Amino acid sequence: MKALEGIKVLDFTHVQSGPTCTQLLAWFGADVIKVERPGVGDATRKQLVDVPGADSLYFTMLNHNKRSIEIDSKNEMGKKVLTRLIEECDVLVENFAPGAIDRMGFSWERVHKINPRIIMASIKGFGPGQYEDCKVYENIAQCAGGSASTTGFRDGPPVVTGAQIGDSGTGVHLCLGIVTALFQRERSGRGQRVTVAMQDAVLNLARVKMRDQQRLAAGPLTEYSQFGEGIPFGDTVPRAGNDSGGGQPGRILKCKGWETDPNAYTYFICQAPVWEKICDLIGEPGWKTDPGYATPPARLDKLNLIFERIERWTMTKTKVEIMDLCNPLDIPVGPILSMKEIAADDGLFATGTMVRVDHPERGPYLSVGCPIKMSESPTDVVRSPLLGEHTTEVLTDVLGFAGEELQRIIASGAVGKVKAAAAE
Ligand code: CAO
Repeated sequence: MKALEGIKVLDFTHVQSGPTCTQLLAWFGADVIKVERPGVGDATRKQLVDVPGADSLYFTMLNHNKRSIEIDSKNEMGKKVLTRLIEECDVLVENFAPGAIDRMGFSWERVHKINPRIIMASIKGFGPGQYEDCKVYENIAQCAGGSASTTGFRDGPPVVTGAQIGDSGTGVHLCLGIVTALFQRERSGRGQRVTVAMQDAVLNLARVKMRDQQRLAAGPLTEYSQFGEGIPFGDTVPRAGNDSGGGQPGRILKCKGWETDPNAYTYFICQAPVWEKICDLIGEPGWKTDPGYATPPARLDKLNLIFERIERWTMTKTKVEIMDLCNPLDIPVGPILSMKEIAADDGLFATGTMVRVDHPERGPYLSVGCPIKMSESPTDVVRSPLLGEHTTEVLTDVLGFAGEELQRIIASGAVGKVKAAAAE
């Protein structure tokens, strides 16, 4: 028994943000029925193609454990099938451009009327207001949510991060909203509308930078390296390079092999309680008692010098050796791991965080499994569906269409090219 077993999700999502959310729901055990445009499907099926003719990794890695049904939502018969799905499902999730679902005839008011118990969840780029009609993609959300302005180095342009906090980050937020709404429905018996704007989700993840924006009013941000460098602060939170986001100074430092390996680096945190151990480790025992170095405030204006000295030590070791030396001393360090290294990490496969999946069109591939581990609801990763793979199954088993009615639906073209034999 899985946590969400028995919950049916009408998955009207596409690209990355929405599919991230519904993939989590599927991993928690919900029956996720992905509705796709006949003959076309989710645009990502054919984006960044690496195996000609096969669904792309972009699609397969975001749509595990789902069923696929083709429905033309602009066709009258298609609308009828969708209406039946809304009657049957517990959750509807969509991330179309603003207004698109209303134009299809499935506004919240209408959906709620068809099924008062349904939870209708949407992702849009912006919340209500000036920009509510904009189409939004990952990097736009990172920029509008305050992440880009606070990422990168002070003397360089704003930078977007590799982690997809705008798309996948918003999808995770929406998933939490849906599960919480399901929990509330247990008591109220009523569905509700759940919305998350990508700008809001990114801002939520960049919360500590809004903290710093307000702290600026009380004076310079002393933990930023810019303070130690004597560079005055302006009136907005600056980019802080690889400075740590908390109160403990940290940097990315070169390790042995950095000249040829772009990822021969380690993160190193000068945590106050282990300062003396750091001094011994790098060969500066005098800094333990030197009043200019012994306390965190005394070190603030010397952080560049201190990290340069630590780097002279880290450059003599590999990032793994540094991990092995520092961990027993409780000195927080972290190797900069490449995707290649992560893909070869047996430990991550053992926990299911990385998985090998087989696919009929593309053969075996690697994917990231469910990062949320539940003792009573383990995740089995199942390959993504082919376009329309479950059209007949959903029409008959979930919606109960049969006989002439089923044939009329198929003949209308509203559900793609379903093989007549399969429908019998
Ligand atoms: N049958 C018939 N028509 C369908 C259909 C189906 N099964 N599924 C979608 N369509 C139609 C929509 O109704 C819409 O038509 P109209 O504009 O004529 O009403 C059309 O397809 C295009 O939908 P769209 O505008 O959502 O798609 P797009 O490629 O132009 O925009 C995106 C993509 C992502 C920018 C936009 O959907 C968006 O802003 N979504 C909200 C924010 C978001 O999630 N962004 C993350 C993107 S990456 O995860």
